[in-house]
Amino acid sequence: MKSGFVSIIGRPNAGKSTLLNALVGEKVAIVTSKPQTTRNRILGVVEVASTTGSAGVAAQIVFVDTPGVHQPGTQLDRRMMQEVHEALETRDAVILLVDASRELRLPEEAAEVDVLPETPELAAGPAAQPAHQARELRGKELSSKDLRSKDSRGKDSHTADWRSEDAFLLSLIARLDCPVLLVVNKIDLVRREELLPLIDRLSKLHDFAAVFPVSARKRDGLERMVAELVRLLPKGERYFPTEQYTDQPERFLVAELIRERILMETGEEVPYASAVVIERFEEPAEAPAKAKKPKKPRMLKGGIPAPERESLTSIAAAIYCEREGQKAILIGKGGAKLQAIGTSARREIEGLLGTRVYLELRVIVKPGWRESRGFVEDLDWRRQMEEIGQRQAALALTQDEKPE
Ligand SMILES: Nc1nc2c(ncn2[C@@H]2O[C@H](COP(=O)(O)OP(=O)(O)OP(=O)(O)O)[C@@H](O)[C@H]2O)c(=O)[nH]1
Ligand SMILES: [Mg+2]
Repeated sequence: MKSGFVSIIGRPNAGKSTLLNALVGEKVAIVTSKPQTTRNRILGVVEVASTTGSAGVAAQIVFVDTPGVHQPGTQLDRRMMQEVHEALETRDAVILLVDASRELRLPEEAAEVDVLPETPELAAGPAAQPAHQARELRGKELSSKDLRSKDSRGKDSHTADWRSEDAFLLSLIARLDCPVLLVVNKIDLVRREELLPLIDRLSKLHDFAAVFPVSARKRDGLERMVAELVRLLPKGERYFPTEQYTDQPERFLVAELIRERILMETGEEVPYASAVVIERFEEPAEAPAKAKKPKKPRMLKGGIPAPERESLTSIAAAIYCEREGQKAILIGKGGAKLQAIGTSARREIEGLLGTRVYLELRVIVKPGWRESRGFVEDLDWRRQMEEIGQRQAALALTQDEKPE
């Protein structure tokens, strides 16, 4: 069989997380219409059945969703870009996902590209761009229609920002030594006569292994893309057991589902200044195994998952924001906003866990947390898991040392 890691990279809002969920067939990553929804790299495992008529499995593909490539302004942004960098280090193939409905812009002066890699890691990593490649990018501007540009936080901004960010994205793939697929997403939003010239122009920007127009939302064109990936991947055994579809612990998925509701329910800067930390996660005695494919919950009429054996998961989460004004927005008049966030998040979490859920939310103001390296690193669940592991190992050691 074949196996390998395929990293999905692109600008914010390209549809990377939608693509991951469509491929896995489960909600692994949260999706919203706001840019910079994804903050961590997220793994989704896909078992591809053999097409030769035999019953076997052709491949296991581990897709890696990443945060959208953007100009880092805060410590949080730099951490997000570090996640992109890490996803590009360990991969067998890469998907460059481009939103067909948004024009890709490249700078006339390629020098702007050098402004982006603020972190030493990024400057030294695959992101670093040799001068001759920067020069080659010059003059390759794509502008069939003059779309008004928006910056990564939705406000009008200088076109130069977009141009340098798009060029930076291309510079990230320019130095990769693995196959790169160009996947043009959201084809349901563009007319065919616009799509073909767009694909033609984009194809010339890199020596792509293949090009696929898709609609992640409508799951259109994905099979052909997966078949090509299977062809490109090396022979190898699976990285994850067959029943596992993500490496994220449920606890982290739950925090993400709450954050998704915040992104959807609030506007302005609140979504970007919010972070969710699970403070209590008490599972019922006979809880389904963690990080394994949970049984699909039985559905009641109207699509509400029926609670399994009336078991209850008790969860408390803290929503961090940066200012008192943001806290007031998150809580809303008489607590109405927080209640709306809690109710809709709870429904989603019940669907994920297959139990009833008691969800307690509180809002904490932590001024400037996005600039705090320590806090941003503490948000990383991989790090949290390491710390839990270390604490357990230390505990086991002290217990071993105790006299019988
Ligand atoms: N019409 C259409 N919309 C899509 C498609 N794929 C994604 N979207 C929408 O595009 C928006 C962004 O989707 P995401 O999957 O969150 O995009 P992303 O690239 O993960 O964004 P970040 O995590 O912010 O970097 C959402 O509103 C999606 O519903 C598609 O094929 N067609
Ligand atoms: Mg995303």
